[in-house]
Amino acid sequence: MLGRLRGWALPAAACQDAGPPGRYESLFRQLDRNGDGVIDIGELREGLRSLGIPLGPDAEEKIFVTGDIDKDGKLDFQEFMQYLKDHEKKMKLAFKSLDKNSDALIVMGR
Ligand SMILES: [Ca+2]
Ligand SMILES: [Ca+2]
Repeated sequence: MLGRLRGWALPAAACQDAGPPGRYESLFRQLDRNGDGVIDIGELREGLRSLGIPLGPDAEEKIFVTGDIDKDGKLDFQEFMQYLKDHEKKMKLAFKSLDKNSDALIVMGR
């Protein structure tokens, strides 16, 4: 009985290390198409298009200019999250208007 309890407790503890998957993280993963942990401008462009969010080249570049804090040409998760936090209101409006025709966008709005 004790052995069985211990068996249940271990995987739960292992899960806590990874943290709960947030909505930013799931969006980040969707955009990071090659899974290297950073988003480059090509991935952002393709990713947004495949999610049905046509921000346009100007807005995509602006996300990079504003969000790429260490100027390495890529957005890591910290930069991406910071950008979304700072611009959440504006982003929410954009996502909200598109929400009705794409289920994937629910991660942003709620
Ligand atoms: Ca990538
Ligand atoms: Ca960067």
